[in-house]
Amino acid sequence: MFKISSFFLVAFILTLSIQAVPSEALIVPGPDLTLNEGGWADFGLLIRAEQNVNLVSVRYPNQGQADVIELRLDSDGSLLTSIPTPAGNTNIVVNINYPLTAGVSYRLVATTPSNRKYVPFSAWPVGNAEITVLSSFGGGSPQTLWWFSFNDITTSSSNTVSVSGNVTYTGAGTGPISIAAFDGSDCGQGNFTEVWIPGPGPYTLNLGPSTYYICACRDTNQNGSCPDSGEPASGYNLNPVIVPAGGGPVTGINISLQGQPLRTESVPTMTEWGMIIFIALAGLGSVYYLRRQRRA
Ligand SMILES: [Ca+2]
Repeated sequence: MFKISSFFLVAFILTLSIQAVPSEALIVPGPDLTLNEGGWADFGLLIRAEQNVNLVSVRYPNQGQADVIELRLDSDGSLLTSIPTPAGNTNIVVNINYPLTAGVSYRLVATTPSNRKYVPFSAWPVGNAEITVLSSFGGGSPQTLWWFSFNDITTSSSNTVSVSGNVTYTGAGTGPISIAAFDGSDCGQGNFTEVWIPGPGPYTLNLGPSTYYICACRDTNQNGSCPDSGEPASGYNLNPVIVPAGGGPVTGINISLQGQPLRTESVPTMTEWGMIIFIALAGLGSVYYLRRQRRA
């Protein structure tokens, strides 16, 4: 019994390490971040892509709150992707999986005040053949005296193909949507590559050649993971999707998510509240009427 448990534990750890370290990755380690930030708005790094690369992941040491990591174009601040992170993991690796374009600069920031870490740093720029970390970014501008928020910035120029589609949603519930491509035999099986979008709409995944089950779920309780019990989840109707080596972009991988019905049983709707108030008022009215009758 003990041997079987150990076997599964080792298999589980192996699976985790296969997911965590993509092949052909380059890493900018950055310094250890030891000081607690307090009260800043966006807080992170300014990064320039030196090649067309995939921004795979970053390590985000933090103070333990839930957060949202945002990647924005530096030129106009437009939001490219946002990734929720759960509370209670103070050394989380955040999967980003966003394609960066050679020569373009990006802001990668954490958005929850008093949750980040930093350390004094001034030896800018820092980088490798794929990306350059130009400076930190905080308070709306580049910062050159400290290193903010992230380290182990991991990129990959491996031969990936973009796989895109649209996620639609009907029903109650809000929150960000995760789209994940699993290389096993169904949704939730095998290793996966994931991207988050803030709500229903278009998504893009960058995937190496393989066969994938592409699936989406909506984080309606907004705890940074899904699907939890009761959260809407669904796969692409024509799964699996084959991504051929050296092929062009794969498009039209659309997924429909169905949430809880808009009318819920537990909370009265406005019409029902109206009836409840009407009955209560009618009851009061008849008491008043009876009292007047007795006095008369
Ligand atoms: Ca959730």
